[in-house]
Amino acid sequence: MAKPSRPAPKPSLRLLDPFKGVTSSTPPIWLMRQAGRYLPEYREVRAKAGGFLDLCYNPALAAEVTLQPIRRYGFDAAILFADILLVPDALGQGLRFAEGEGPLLDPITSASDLSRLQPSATRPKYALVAETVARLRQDLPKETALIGFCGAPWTVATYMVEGRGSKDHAAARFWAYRDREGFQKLIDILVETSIDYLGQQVKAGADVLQIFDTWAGVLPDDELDRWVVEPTKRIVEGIKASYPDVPIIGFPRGAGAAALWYVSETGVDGLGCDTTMPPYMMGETFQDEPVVVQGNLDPLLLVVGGDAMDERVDEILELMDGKRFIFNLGHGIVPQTPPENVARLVERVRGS
Ligand code: 1CP
Repeated sequence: MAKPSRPAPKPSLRLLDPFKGVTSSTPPIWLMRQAGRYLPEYREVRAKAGGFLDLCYNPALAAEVTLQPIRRYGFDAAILFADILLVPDALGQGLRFAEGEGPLLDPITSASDLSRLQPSATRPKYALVAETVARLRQDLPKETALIGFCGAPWTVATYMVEGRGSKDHAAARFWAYRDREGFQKLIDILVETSIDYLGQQVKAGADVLQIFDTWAGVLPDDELDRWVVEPTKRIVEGIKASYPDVPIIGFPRGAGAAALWYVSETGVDGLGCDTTMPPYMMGETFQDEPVVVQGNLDPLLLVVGGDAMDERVDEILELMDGKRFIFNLGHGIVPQTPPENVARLVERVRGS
């Protein structure tokens, strides 16, 4: 069978260097949530778009807000502007963003609710996201990589089951304990549709993929294996079957010591490290694994800026000098971040 097509890889992407084993004392840099509310130009486009979902499904505007932080800071990568919850939305669960309340979904709480999800109906919405990717492929500077993404099945499921963001993700954890088979069916639907969704992003021009597992850290080890490691491994295998050379970064936030197990079992090419990962582990323990590490400045230090930020940045740079490393935060930029602190960070990392 012919391999699915994708645009020819760009020759000069610094983000890809560490994946090829090419290292430097000036690592590539991008930041999680680098597009968003801390930028006045984002708030302007967001207001013009209407709702948040209208922005995500408008390829011209979604591409525009993806480009904004690249124009300002010249990051080595852009991340597609979308959201992990577009997947349950495309499956037909019904998603809305109420002002000041975050995401709201009609909860799916048992196996019998799964009939509400329609994997075969996702095409039109996934196609809009792929169109954003295709536009970005045209409009990004040739040295800027494009990162496509999805939420990992576990993290997406926590929102689908709870119907909203929560602190303890108890609804999903209860279902997973009480009805393993039923919950597995939900995870299976998410694995399959995520492979399809990420594959469409690569086909449209994404250079690298990231799988966000923001709530991996609430699970005990055996549950983490079942609901985080196994599904991620299946997604990685599914993508690699068609696109073996597209690097995949996993971000199992809060996994702690289990991150080593996650890396060796899932086959991810990159590990997104959260703020709690000690840099010496990033610089030593993981360098014995065939994996690039990414992280992990505390986003709150980016709000504070100044010497406090510089000191920690220097510490990370020193420990990671010459290692397979991508500079990033340990979690997403927060809305109160002063844009000038981001400029200062990029200068510091680039040594300019
Ligand atoms: O404009 C607005 O007011 C909406 C805020 C917003 C933005 C800018 C949301 C709602 N999503 C996004 C974009 C987004 N989300 C991106 C692309 C932009 C970029 O990174 O530059 C990405 C990669 C995400 C991923 C995402 N969405 C995650 C995983 C990463 C993480 O931060 O942990 C999660 C958990 C979500 C869910 C979500 N979407 C939005 C909110 C407020 C939330 C969190 C809800 C909660 O748990 O309370």
